[in-house]
Amino acid sequence: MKCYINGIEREVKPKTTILDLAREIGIEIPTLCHMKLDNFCYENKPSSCRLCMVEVEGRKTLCTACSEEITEGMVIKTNTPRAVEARKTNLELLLSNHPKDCLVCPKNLECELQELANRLGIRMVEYPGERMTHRIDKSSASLLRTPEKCVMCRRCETMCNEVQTVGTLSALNRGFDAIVAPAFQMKLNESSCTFCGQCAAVCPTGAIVEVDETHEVLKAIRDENKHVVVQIAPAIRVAIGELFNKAPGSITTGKLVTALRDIGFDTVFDTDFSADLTIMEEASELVDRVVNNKTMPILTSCCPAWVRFIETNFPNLLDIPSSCKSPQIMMGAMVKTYYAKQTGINPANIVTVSVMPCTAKKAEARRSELSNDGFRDVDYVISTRELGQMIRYYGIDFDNLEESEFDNLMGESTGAGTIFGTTGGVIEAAVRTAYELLTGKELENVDFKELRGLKGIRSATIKLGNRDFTIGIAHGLGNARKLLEEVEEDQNKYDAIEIMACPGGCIGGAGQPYHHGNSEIIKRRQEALYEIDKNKPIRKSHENPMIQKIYKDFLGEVYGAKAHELLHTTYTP
Ligand code: HC0
Ligand code: SF4
Repeated sequence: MKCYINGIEREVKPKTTILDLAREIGIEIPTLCHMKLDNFCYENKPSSCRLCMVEVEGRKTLCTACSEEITEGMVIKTNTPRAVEARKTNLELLLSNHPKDCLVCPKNLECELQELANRLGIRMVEYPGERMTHRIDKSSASLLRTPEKCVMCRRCETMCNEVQTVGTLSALNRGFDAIVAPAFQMKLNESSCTFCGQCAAVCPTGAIVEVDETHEVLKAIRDENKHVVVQIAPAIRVAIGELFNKAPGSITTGKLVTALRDIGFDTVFDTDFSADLTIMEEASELVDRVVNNKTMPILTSCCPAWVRFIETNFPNLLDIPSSCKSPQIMMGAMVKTYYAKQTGINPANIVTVSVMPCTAKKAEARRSELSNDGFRDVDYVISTRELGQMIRYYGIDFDNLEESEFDNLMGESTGAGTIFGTTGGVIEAAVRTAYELLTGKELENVDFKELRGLKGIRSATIKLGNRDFTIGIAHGLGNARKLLEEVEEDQNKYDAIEIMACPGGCIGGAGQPYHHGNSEIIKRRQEALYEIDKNKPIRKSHENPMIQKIYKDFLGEVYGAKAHELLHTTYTP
């Protein structure tokens, strides 16, 4: 059908909204509540912010571009003085009920409300009056809720309920007191929240953000009695560049290592190494379950939001996740035992820090069972964004850093460890090792392309020797729920399942640079991880010489007693 927008004639398909068309042809219309997650086919358009007002010829009232579908011959004007004034008034009303602590807000300079206020030229907020007040929720180790900063865009609610199907957040109260919060304003750590943080990833303001641990980390670095060991997750190296004006998917591993040393960390290890270690244990567990007819399917257990989701929602299935601790926790455990022994440093003086793309990893580190001899495996977790902040704090010129290598002992990794950071990667890495363990033959082609991609739920049957092995993969907890419901119906349908809570896996984690639902960014980060894998001289975890050495010198038998003591865990309904 034909329409006219700012004098331009266009043909559009039925159901196209004014906002869809404007974005397609590059006409800017501000909005705060609208959110399109193209990778999940979800759209949030409650039309609550009323910032996308436009004029349609022949109508007395303005309409909201995000919800108004175009009709035949419609004449739209997006920038009339009346429309622009209405947007400004609506924004001023929003700001009149919003704290003005932008300078110290965790979202400072990344806040969409702040950016719009600047774009619409607001220099003074009229309509002074009462401001809503709500208690700040500091209960969780992962996420900080400041409800006064909620603008009722309801993006988080859509994320939590529709996409993740976790059902923690919903709109409470009416009118002036309306906020999005857990039912009965329950504290997050008492609710069903999985701490995946996808609510924070889409919140336009500072109403939900990750808990900042940079100050504790800096304090430990300054403490001369502390030996601070940092590890970096696979997904960081392909995303942190975005904070320093590099294109999504830029690979910055060597610069990252240098930056961490410049900040003052004593030792820099690679979570890719402990991902290889995870595969040693997980592939052996898989083989044990297959050979000895134990519980199938096996589920990957490295995503803590996913672990909390199954504990809360499917307590009847808790015998199927692998008992392996996640790579971040395995690394922490090895640092406080193996590394402490090798270096002669008292583990009481070692502080382990992880840089993770994830908010749930902060809560994972505090799970009481993830410790040994009274020492927490991991002490502090900072996100990709928090590390970016620390790099800026020290005035480090990230782009011009020299590249350097990880420290010895636990710094060498294979391509299999690297692809953990993307959906499908953990199970592909496991298959590369399980194939050789089960068949005793060398795997020549390590690329299992049938396990790759960004489709929300995928499955593939691959041959492990003369056995057909059916693998299920899901990313996003809504997709995980669907896959688990299939398992509840037929436990023989899959042999192995990989689940990651975030869109795309950890590359789309809530601690990563904001990607605003743009799947192109996720795709670039994913391609970069496969690129690193392709260029690694060793691509199977069990061929990592440092891993072989660690079993020989310290852990003993793979999947043996000491490995169980340090590298495995249990789950609680
Ligand atoms: Fe991930 Fe991990 S891959 S969960 O996604 O398994 O956070 O990147 O570090 O632990 O390795 C996150 C990313 C990790 C862990 C690894 C796994
Ligand atoms: Fe964290 Fe990765 Fe799980 Fe997301 S997918 S919650 S980033 S571990």
